[in-house]
Amino acid sequence: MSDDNTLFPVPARLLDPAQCPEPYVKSYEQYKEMHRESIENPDQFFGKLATELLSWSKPFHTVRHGDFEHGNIAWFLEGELNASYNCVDRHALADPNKVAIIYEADEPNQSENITYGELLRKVCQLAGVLRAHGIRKGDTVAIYMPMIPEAMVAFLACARIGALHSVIFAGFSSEALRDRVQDASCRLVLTSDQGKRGGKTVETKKIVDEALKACPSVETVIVCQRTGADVPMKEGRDFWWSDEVSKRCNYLTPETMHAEDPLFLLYTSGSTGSPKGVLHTTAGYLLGAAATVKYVFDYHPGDIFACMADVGWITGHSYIVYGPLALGATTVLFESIPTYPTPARYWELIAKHKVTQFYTAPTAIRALRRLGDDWVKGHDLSSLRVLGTVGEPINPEAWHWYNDNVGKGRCAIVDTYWQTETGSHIVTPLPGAIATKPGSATVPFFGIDIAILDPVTGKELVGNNVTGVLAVKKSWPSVARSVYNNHQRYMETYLKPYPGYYFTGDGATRDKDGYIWIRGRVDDVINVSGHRLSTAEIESALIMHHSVAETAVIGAADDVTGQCIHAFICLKPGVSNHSTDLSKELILQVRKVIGPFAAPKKIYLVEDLPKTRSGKLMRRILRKIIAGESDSLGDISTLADPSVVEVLIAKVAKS
Ligand code: 6R9
Repeated sequence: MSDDNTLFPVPARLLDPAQCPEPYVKSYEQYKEMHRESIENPDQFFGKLATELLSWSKPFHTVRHGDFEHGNIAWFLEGELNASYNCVDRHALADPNKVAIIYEADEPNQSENITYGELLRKVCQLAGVLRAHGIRKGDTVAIYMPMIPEAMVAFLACARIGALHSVIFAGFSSEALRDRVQDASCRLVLTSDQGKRGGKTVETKKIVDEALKACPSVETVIVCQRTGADVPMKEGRDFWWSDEVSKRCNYLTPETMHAEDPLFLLYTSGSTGSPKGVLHTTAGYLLGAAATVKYVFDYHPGDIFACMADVGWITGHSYIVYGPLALGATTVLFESIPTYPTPARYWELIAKHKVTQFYTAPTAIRALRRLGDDWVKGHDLSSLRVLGTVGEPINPEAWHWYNDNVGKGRCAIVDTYWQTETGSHIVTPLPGAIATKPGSATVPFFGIDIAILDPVTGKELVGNNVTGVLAVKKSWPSVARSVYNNHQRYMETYLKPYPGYYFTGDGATRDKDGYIWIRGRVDDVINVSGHRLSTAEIESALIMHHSVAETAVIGAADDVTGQCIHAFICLKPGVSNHSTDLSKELILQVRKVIGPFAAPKKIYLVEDLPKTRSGKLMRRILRKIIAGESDSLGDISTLADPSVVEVLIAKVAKS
């Protein structure tokens, strides 16, 4: 195994009360003890946490019910609460002038603060609009909006009246939007005239109009004005947001919701089939989001929390909207991209707003690393305490770059492993307690009883130094309860593959110290001559080469070895891609870092890789191209740039 086992201790600064607020968990022993308690005594542990972090209009008596065998998970059964009350009212009542949202607009000079008092009025008004248009508890509302404060208001207005929101990332095509609106039979769509991103204009309303040609369930569209562009409005269906809210009261009583009433659905793609509407319920989800903001980001009152994800993904749901607001935090909503107007944008944002927790994806870190260290220099990043990553394994090169250049060695790095379905982090370090290893998501969060299973027999692999598939033995509050309108698919995808367990779909190793290393989706595991390799491991080796900016490694069928490795490589700017010596060097690099058996059989030097808009590599597409199945690539509309595919097909054909 080529994992770097060097332990990076908790930076001393975080444990020095003169420099930082006292972390909630201060030592590995304390983490161990709390984790043990959360597993052995979940009723007590989560009962206490749910009372401490959430406000209930009616208390619960039963903490936990159901199991993974029956797929009938329920938490805090008799309890009643409203998510919008928890995220807005209680903080607005305590301190209406506290800033809830820092909106960092696409153009840096246009940022704006929204207080909890203002947020409450906006949420109530929009909730009134939804009601006036006939939306009731249990209805589904689609949100297709750019990263503007009204998008967050939209989430909370739905939650206030008990309507389920289905947020569709505003980069999705009209067809993808149509499929999702149809699947959930949404009655109303919240959208905007246009969007702004990286200086470019996005035709949001046009895309909605196109999608709605085939969505008979939609009766109403409420259009927020982001740019003020002259967009067509359909009589009787489309209404301006500003006109509508101006008619509504500034206060609307929140609907009483049961703990297990659905809060939202969010579509996510699996390896096969149409996207699934993952369903989350009110109390458990909210508790998971709030508890991880508290413990994983070590959130303290006064902190400025900045998650760079889009609200269209689960990371935005949990760590821009629900988690921070549930704790009454100030949360940053970033409309732009890391390179607009320059690659210093993130660092300017941190310095400008004195951000304390910063959360982004390895793909962004790699992209910025590729552009050089100079962009980070000269910005005051001293407010930072915790730097998070999410979405994919972080290769040690990127981890070190983040730690050295952004964190200056004085911040905690939290590599948070979780999924749309888990609702909140499930394997992650805690800033004041867990020494980190670059590339390892480290240890299970509270309530997560992790298991590594033999993929074939399903038997649990106990002890350390084991590799298998990652599963969870017992339910935790924020695990998804169902797939919208398709509970059978929920059972089949997550609970039936290994009966009694929640199956993550990821491979993982527990190393000699009990640390968890995520190996990528199990469909990305490559087996070469019986050696099990993770694509991430090989990619990590390749990216250590000074010429390499980004890589994607896949397994291809091989007559002799079962599978062999093909590596797609994007070079850093200015590196010539015509050299055959470079391919040799790269193969040597992998041989050196992992071993001869891991050496790629083929290297393709390419300009770009197929990625989703959230930055995930679509290895499935590369596998198909290599397998000569370019005519059955499936849906490529979710790619950030679908034209990449043609270029790759030509490249592979020529080689
Ligand atoms: C939150 C989110 C989930 C999949 C997951 C895994 C990968 C996420 C990771 C990670 C390694 C991490 N993943 N975080 N892999 N280390 N820290 O990304 O949700 O979009 O549903 O993706 O992403 O493969 O199964 P989602």
